[in-house]
Amino acid sequence: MRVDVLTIFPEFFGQVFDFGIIRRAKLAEIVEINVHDIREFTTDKHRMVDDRPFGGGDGMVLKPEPIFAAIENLIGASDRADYPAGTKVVLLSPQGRPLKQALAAEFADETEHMVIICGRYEGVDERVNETLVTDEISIGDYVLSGGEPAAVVLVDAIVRLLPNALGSETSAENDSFSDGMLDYPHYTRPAEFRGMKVPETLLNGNHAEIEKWRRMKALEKTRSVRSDLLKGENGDM
Ligand code: 9D3
Repeated sequence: MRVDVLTIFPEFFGQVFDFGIIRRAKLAEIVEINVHDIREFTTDKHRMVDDRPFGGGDGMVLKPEPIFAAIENLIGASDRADYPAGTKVVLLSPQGRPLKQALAAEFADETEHMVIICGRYEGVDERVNETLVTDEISIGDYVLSGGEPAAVVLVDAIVRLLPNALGSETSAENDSFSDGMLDYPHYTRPAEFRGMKVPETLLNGNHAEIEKWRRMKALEKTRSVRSDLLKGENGDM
């Protein structure tokens, strides 16, 4: 998969894609990630990326011209009807459809080239949305100051699902009963730490008993903090 991130703050992404699974996936050429400064696609003397909103109001709106130029340059088309198959242009904004595991899996499955446009607080000219964007996505119901942190979240959620991105150690983690539920509690040595004991069940080597205990704990935790997951309202966690 190739990912191109469009942002007015390219420095934000410094080393954020250089760790863990994403770093490994880049080295294995499972994914290529490029960050582009929208300003590089301006053609005017002042390299203007934003302007005042028509109709008035506070703040500035990202201008359409540099974003259209960037998409044209990166994809070779400036109308979503003309994109090659497997091409997605994602606008990250609070108005988007909420990101869920099922959507990340769909992107990992079907996308060869993803361009991510990072919105800002004040907004993006709506003609970008109407003409270029295939998917407008939010990462949740809280206010960010821009799409940049959301881009990191989206890329991370997708890349770890690409074929062979997870090492053999971690791939079994997508297992069995934990699907659609929060995880059970984990412990390691020492068996007693500052008077706090590891649950006896985990120490006695009875694997059927341990699995039963883990199921119960996962269910308890899910019921207490995320009962929506048990109603199947959250897309394949
Ligand atoms: C005044 C109304 N606000 C929209 C609910 C304005 C506004 C807030 C924050 C406009 C843009 C932003 C910047 N946020 C993002 O670009 C963003 C975001 C987010 O704020 N929350 C969750 N997901 C995302 S993805 C991009």
